[in-house]
Amino acid sequence: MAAGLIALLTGACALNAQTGIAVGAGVTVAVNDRDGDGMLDAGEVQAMVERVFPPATLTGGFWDGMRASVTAAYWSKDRNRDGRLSPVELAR
Ligand SMILES: [Ca+2]
Ligand SMILES: [Ca+2]
Repeated sequence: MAAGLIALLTGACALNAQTGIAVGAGVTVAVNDRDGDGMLDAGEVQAMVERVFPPATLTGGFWDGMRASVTAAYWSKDRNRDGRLSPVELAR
């Protein structure tokens, strides 16, 4: 069940891909790119995950695991392993 939810969350871009992959991923980056470099770094990804699963209200090991799993799912998209997620990487 958790794996399905994670796939749903990280697959949001893929759903948008029906009308345009780059647009969906680009929006994800634009909304969460706080320093404006056009990529998501570790802090920005963490902030994005914590907005969906707020640690202040969703406490306990289950939610800790959920946050870790979603974060890991995003970083699995970091193809060039530079520690940043570009719109192109997110669109894959
Ligand atoms: Ca950034
Ligand atoms: Ca990257």
